[in-house]
Amino acid sequence: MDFEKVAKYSALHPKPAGLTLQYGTAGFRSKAEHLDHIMYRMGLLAVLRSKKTKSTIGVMVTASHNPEEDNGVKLVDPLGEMLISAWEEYATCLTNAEEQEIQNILTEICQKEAVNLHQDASIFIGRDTRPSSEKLSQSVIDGVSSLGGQYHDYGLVTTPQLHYMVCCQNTQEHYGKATVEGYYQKLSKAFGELTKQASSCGDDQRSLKIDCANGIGALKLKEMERYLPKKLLIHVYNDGIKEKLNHLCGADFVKVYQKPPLGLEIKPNERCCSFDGDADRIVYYYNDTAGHFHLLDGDKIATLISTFIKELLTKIGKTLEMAVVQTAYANGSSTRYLEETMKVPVHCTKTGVKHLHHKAQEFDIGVYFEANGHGTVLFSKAAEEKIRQLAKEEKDNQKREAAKMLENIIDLINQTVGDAISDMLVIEAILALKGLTVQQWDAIYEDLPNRQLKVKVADRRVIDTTAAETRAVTPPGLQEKIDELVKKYRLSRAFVRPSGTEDVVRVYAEADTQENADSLAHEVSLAVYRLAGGIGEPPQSM
Ligand code: G16
Repeated sequence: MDFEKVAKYSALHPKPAGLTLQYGTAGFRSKAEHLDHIMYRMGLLAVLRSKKTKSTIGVMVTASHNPEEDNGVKLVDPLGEMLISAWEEYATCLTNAEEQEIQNILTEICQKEAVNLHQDASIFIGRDTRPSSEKLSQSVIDGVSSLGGQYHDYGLVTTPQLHYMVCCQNTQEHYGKATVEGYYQKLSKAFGELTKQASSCGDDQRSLKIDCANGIGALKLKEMERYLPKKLLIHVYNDGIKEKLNHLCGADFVKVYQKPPLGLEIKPNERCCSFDGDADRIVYYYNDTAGHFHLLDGDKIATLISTFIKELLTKIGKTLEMAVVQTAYANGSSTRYLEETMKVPVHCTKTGVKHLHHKAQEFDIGVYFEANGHGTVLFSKAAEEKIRQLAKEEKDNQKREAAKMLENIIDLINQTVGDAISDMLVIEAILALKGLTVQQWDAIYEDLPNRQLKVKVADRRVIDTTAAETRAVTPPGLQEKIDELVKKYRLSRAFVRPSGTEDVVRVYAEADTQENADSLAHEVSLAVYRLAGGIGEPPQSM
């Protein structure tokens, strides 16, 4: 390692005094002005990870759903998954080190992980549209270069596109071509094949309004449009030309506030969806003729996709084990419907796609979605081979056609990570094939009324949780108080957890009526404020 070069460049990317940050739910997130040194150091770490795995590693500069002023960085492992947890700890340690400690920490990581320093390193870099992203990705490049790594800067890409390209590169392009065009071609082809059998329908059914959160999704959808078959008419809104990223729009806004985004006018019964800031999440919605807003979140998406896959599996007559993975935020009705009506096993993990992804890998087919719209479907290697073989060789026409559909789903879904564009195409294909309107999809089960709130506290680490984040272990008395409050309402449930992407504590509550869900969420927020060191004004009732 050229420590002189590292020392010289580290000094150009100084750490603000007293700042400590942790690799959270999806990497580091903070105000953009705090992140320069972290970007540089993640460039260094990515080189070591690349040498260790003898693979290309991805570095994505984005803060996804956070406000435009924030930024962040996540590292992408060889098959396009999130960085493994042992290396998250190295990332945190390297980030919080004083400048003079960097050399020792790098050496320690190399020793612990037996990194061969003579191995070449290759890094793929991408960034979102935030004004701060370009400069910050330059700092990543400085980090990569100062340890002699090679890099390919893809510039503006969605997070899932970068994950996809890392996976393509490390599978010798077995997964696809490691270019943005390769991504468009692969997905468009699979979408075209999949929807071949859908009966043609009118413009109303083919139209989809998409709120792109004023982010990268708009740019990439416009690029992709010319590859897509004309069966789908997409209309892009909130394309970032006039308004701020994620401001009163985007998947997170729509999900949390349960209302349509600004900048998109909805006619009754029109099918709409929202992406988030880096296009890795999606939620659908519509307004009914009475003007009521209906949200179809990650839970409804998981139900739609798993129902469709289950039907195809029944047709091909092969027993492949399918499960759905959710988090504590999953609506109680969705879990009940999946388990009791569809007879699909459901598993619950901590928040963060990294946790859901790992659980989903345990099954032949693992469908995972967070309620916030972040999710995908994983097919085990064996399941994929079986399906591809049936699609090619099965004599029975009906079975072969069903296997072909599954094969196209495999190619259409981005198995590396949740992907708004890919998920949207899967959903649109299923709706077209089943001839379902958004209202019919919505009617599959009825959500329990729910509410999500945020509470500001001095230090959110005072809250520690267990049981997949459904119970608070600390501070003392908080869980007892929540239990007492929950008992006051029917069909109720509530939990609190510190966010891993924002400086807040998140509160979730559901109950038999919206009024009760709101009231329970408010009461739990007050308990957090009182018992966990709330700052600012106490939470106001809704
Ligand atoms: C990230 C993670 C998601 C997580 C979300 C909120 O999403 O990738 O898995 O659900 O943050 O996490 P938290 O509640 O810990 O703040 P994104 O879209 O912001 O990358």
